[in-house]
Order: sequence, then structure tokens, then C-alpha cells
Amino acid sequence: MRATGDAPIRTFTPLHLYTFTQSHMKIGIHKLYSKGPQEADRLLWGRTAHPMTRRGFLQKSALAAMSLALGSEMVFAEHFPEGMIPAALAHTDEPFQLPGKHPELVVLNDRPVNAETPAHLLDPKLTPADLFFVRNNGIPPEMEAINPDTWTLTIEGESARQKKTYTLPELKRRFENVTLQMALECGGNGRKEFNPPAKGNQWSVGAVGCAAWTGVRLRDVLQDTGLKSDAVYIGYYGKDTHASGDPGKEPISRGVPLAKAMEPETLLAWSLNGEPLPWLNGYPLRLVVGGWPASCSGKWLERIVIRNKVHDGEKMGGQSYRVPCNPVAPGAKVADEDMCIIESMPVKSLITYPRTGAMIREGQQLPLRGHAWAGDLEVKEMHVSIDFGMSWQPCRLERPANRFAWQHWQAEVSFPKKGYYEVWARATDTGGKMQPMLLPGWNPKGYLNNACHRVAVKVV
Ligand SMILES: Nc1nc2c(c(=O)[nH]1)N[C@H]1C(S)=C(S)[C@@H](COP(=O)(O)O)O[C@H]1N2
Ligand SMILES: [Mo]
Repeated sequence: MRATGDAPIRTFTPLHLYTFTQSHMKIGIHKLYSKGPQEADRLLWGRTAHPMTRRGFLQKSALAAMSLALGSEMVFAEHFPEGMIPAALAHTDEPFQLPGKHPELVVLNDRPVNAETPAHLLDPKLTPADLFFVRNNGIPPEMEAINPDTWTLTIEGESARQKKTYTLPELKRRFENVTLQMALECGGNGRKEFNPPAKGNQWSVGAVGCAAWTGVRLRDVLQDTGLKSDAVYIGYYGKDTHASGDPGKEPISRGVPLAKAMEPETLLAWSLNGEPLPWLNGYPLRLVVGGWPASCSGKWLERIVIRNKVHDGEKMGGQSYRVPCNPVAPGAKVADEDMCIIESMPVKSLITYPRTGAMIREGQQLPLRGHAWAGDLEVKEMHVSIDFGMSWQPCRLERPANRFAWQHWQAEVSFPKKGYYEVWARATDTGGKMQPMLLPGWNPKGYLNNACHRVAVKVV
């Protein structure tokens, strides 16, 4: 699903676009195999090795994926050793492609998989499935082991009136189906810019996307199970497994206060842009919690617990998805008890056209566009600057399709003379908060960087 209405990029072919600042960090096949051959097999081909022989059994789908890459069927595939790069591919170091994902997604890490979308590929009004970023804390369940017809979701917990299990077809049949556009952004999006650097995935600006999600309201299902009067929080559990292989450990199990869970937009979703969820984005069922860190939106969702206290699952405590309750100096150590759970995400925007490095002729106007979002709030105003924030020009800003959808903006700018410029974009939310021009408050884990997005432009 590409952008609706005006055709993106093509409209502007008179522009000569080239890239002089982009460095695409991608992982080649050798690096991938050197880091973990079994994992590489699994990631590239969906192959899992036989635990005893380390050979043999190659699933049909893995065989198909390999055949596709090699251009013909590998005839003795059952004897091809596990963790070995097919010779036909071994002479190249082509960046590998994630299953179901666009080749230009920037892979930051493959164990677990983390990949972000370059800003210019976020230009469509809704982010296409193959371009939707991926943030995995563990190892996803094997695609082959997932059957959407028998998939179940169990609701339980100390504050549930009963324990109840629903199959996915039952959820679809029994509760009202809703489709909403909602943006998801990783709490660590923009971490790359913090100084001193914060550990974790070095996201640039692309750990965000906005899709049309179809599902049922979590509220309807929780009410069907029944809540005790002391219920205050929910927590999720997914079918993915801990990267260490330890079955006793959860990769992540986060949650939200009951009030957020009960909002009419909080969904149990099985579809993204009208298609089943992509495997890496939680197929066949996930939570979608608008406006809050995407870590609240559990993937491969199997179980929800209704809690009588703040959920204490993996990555709820310590310093995970928390920021200092009060501002701290860059580099400061902050005690766990002085860290507060991130709730609404801050106001933010992206320039999705042109891509950075755009080159235009002197005297030409440059059309600009992008999206803006503001957590639980709405974006009220959008501005751009070509003089490093000395003056700001207002943009046209659309209303969101529904609460939690990102909003589209457009503008045209002209430049006084030939030379190098940067376009900076700044959104303001309905509470009057603006994006900071450089960096917001430093925090130990590098969350919530909502600094202005900027692109380079040359006028020649
Ligand atoms: N089960 C499960 N759910 C999960 C995660 C995960 O690793 N496992 N990652 C979370 C985090 S940190 C983010 S940012 C979003 C990313 O969603 P996406 O991969 O569909 O973009 O999923 C969240 N839900
Ligand atoms: Mo995240």
C-alpha cells in the first residue's frame, strides 16, 4: 500500500536527487554467518537444523527460499551442511535481506533482528508492510510453527475474574472489528545522537512507522473475561524466546496501566494495511497501543495478564524504558528508584521528501513533505527552517485520520542563492510543546530523542 493522492517522488522528477551524506550500514552475508551460523541459516532461509546430526531435514520453505536466492533448486539440499554459505553466494558480500522486508531497510543488528526505515522511504501516508521497522528483543517463533486458525490468546492474572482462552478466529468473530491508523515508534528511536552515547540499538530516525491496523478492542475482550475491582495494569507475553535460548527467560513482557489498555484505540490486531501482520511484526496477533513507546505493543501475542500492581515483567523494571524522573547531567548515573516509566511519546516529525542530499537549481522552489505525531496528543503546528532555526515558516498540516495516526504536512521553500542548506522541521503539540532543535534531555538509556529532523539540500 503506497501513499494515496498525489504520487510521491515521481511528481518531482525534474529534481536531481543524489545522496552525499547517507551511509547505509548493512550487514553482508559473511559477517552474518561469522556471528552465528545457525542463526544466520534461520534468518536467511528460515532453516532449523536437526539437533543430532546438524544436517538433514531442510524444511520446504527453507528450501524454497534457498532456491530463490540461488536461481534453481538445490538438488541434494538435505545433505548441505547447516551454517554453511552456499558457494554461489559466498563470493559476494551482498547485504542480506530480511524475510518479507524491503532491501533498503537498514539492518542494525541481526541477533536479535533490528532494522529501521530510511526517512525518505517513510514518504507514503501509510508505511508499507515491507518497510515497517523491526525491533526484536528475542528470537521470533518459527513461521512454520504459527497457525493462525489455532492460535490462542489467554487472559488471566490475579485481577482477572476468570482465566479465559480465545482462539484467533473466535476473537475475529465475537468482537467488533475495527481498523485504525496508528503510529508506532520505538522508545529508543534517535538514540544514535546522544552524547555520551547510550548503549543499545543505534537507531537513527527510522524506528517509526504508521499503518492501518485491524483488530478488536482490547477493552472488549478484557470486559468479556471480567476484571476485579483492584485491577490497575495489564502485561503481555509473546511466543518469541529469549536470545540466550534459556526457555525460563522472557525476552520482553511489558504492559500499560488499565486506563490506557481500556482506551477504545488499544487493539489486538491481526492485520497491517489490510494484510496479515508480517512475520517479523508479530504475526499472527499483536497489541497496538497508540502514542506510547512501541515496546508496549506486544508481538506474537499469546497471553495478557490483568494485574493488581504495576506489571513486573521483563523490561518493566530497572532502567528499561524508563527515564530519570528529574533531568540529569549528561553521563550521570541514575539509581533505579529515580527512573520513571515512559508513558506518552513526545512530539516529533520527519521530512520524508526530499531525501537528504537533494540537489535543486537556483531559483527553483523545493516542495517538502513529511509526517508528525505527538504521543497521546495531536500535532497543532508544523514549521520548517532553512537558516538553522533563526526563522521558521509555517507548513500546511492535515488532521490525523483518527487518534494516534501520524499527520501529514507539506510546504514549499525557496533559497536566496546557490550553496549548501539544511531544512529543519519542527512540530508543536496541542499542549504547546515543541521539538527541541538539537537534543532533548540526556538520559542513561538514550530514549525519547525528538530533536528536529533535518535534510541537506544543495542549490546549484
Ligand atoms: N513479543 C515481543 N513484542 C515486542 C517486542 C519483542 O521483542 N517481542 N519488541 C517491542 C519493541 S521494543 C518495539 S519498539 C516494538 C516494535 O514493533 P515492530 O517490530 O513491529 O516494529 O515491538 C514491541 N513488542
Ligand atoms: Mo522499542
